Amino acid sequence: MKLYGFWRSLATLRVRIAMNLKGLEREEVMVDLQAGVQHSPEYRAVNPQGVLPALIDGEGPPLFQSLSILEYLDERFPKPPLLPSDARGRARVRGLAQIVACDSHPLIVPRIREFLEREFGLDEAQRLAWCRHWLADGLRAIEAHLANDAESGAYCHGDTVTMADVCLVSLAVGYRHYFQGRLEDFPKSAAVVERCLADDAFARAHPLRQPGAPKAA
Ligand SMILES: N[C@@H](CCC(=O)N[C@@H](CS)C(=O)NCC(=O)O)C(=O)O
Repeated sequence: MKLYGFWRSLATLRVRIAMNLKGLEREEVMVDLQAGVQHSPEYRAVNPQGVLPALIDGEGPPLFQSLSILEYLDERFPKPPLLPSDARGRARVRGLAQIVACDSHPLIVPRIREFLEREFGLDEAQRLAWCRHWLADGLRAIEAHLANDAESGAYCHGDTVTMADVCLVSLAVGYRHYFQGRLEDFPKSAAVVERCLADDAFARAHPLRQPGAPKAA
């Protein structure tokens, strides 16, 4: 499979982790977000939205949107499953994943940060505060679920990894490494993240371990 990604992309991180968990080989094509390559006609021919990731599996057209790709991978390669076997459990896991991928992460992506700078003149410190605020907002919601829901376990949902953990790790990595957020402020989430990152499938997917990444972000 061919994955269009970039070391720094948190949405790509989600797909990288899922592929590692399922033992899937990939060729990763780096699309340099910092150089604006996502806007090139060549990349827009792959993903018209001009965002990462995109995944090509065989002859079919590129797959897009990380959550949709995670669901696709889970259906096509069911072991190990990334969703619980019961409907209510799946709804909870998808809900947690969507806090990350639909509500929190979209507010901090490059095109939003660039718009804040270009249209409203926000300087770097103000943009940093914006990003930290919206990532913390997502983490606060997840922390409350982890603290209050009986279904919470060693991981977000029970004692096995689900796509909620995949998404939580992406949020936490961005918060901690890109925006200098204090993950310790969210102790239950931090414990899940540490447990996940101790697993090689998560650790190998880490942005700072990808080609082109700096030693520290
Ligand atoms: N909701 C999308 C997010 C896609 C997205 O915004 N990806 C970022 C990188 S994490 C991107 O490519 N941004 C390009 C830009 O904002 O210009 C997903 O989960 O796949």
